[in-house]
Amino acid sequence: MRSRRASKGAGALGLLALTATACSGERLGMPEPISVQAERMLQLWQGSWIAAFAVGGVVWGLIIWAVLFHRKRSDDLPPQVRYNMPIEILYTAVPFVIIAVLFYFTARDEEFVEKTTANPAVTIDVTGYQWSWQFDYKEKVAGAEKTVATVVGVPVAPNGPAAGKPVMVIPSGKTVRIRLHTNDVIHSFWVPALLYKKDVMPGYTNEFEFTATKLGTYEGRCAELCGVDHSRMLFQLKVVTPEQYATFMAEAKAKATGGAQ
Ligand SMILES: [Cu+2]
Repeated sequence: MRSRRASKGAGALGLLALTATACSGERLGMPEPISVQAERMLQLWQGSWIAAFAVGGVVWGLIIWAVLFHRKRSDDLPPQVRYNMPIEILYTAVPFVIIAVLFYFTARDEEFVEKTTANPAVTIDVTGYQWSWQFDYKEKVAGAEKTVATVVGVPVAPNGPAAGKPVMVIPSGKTVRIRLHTNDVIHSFWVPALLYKKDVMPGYTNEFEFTATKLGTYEGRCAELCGVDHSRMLFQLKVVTPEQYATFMAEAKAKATGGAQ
């Protein structure tokens, strides 16, 4: 069963498998997706490559055909053809169709990935600063939004221990909204396993939502050069079960109220 699936993937992506690494061959170099939205992004990526190879196959076939069957046989000039209308129209129409197909799937999937809902299960205000991150968990208390828990990071050396990285804990299977803020320069919120990143802009709140599907701890970083310690702007995304998340929130809230008193 497993080998059948593997051979199917290898068949579809034959040539590419030669250049891609063994562990991510089917994903064509992309990390393993951990959210509903990331899976869609991966499909778009794979589909684009399959389409590119289909077009490539036709082009290579035509080149080989021309090389083999229309090579120079004598010094006579072959018949010179100019302004062949059907071919000119084909040259224009075919690229247009290719672009239209790519555009359709890109626009469809972008809309899916960028969609936001009215009532996400979890809302987190992320603040990027030189050079770390702060995560403020928001909840509606008596109609007004309040910060119920905060995680603050300090810059961590890229090769240093993971212990210092701020950890964003979120539940799996729930809609999580991320709102991005900064008061200094442009940063970019990037978790490779989400197959997504978004700029963090001063004076403008960017936001996005995702629904995690795989438990685990995933690395995150700033993806916009933002100063001398940009490379130390690291964090982690920890996807836990909803029960574990409830425990985490209860403890974080207790800590928050304990600190305020
Ligand atoms: Cu940054």
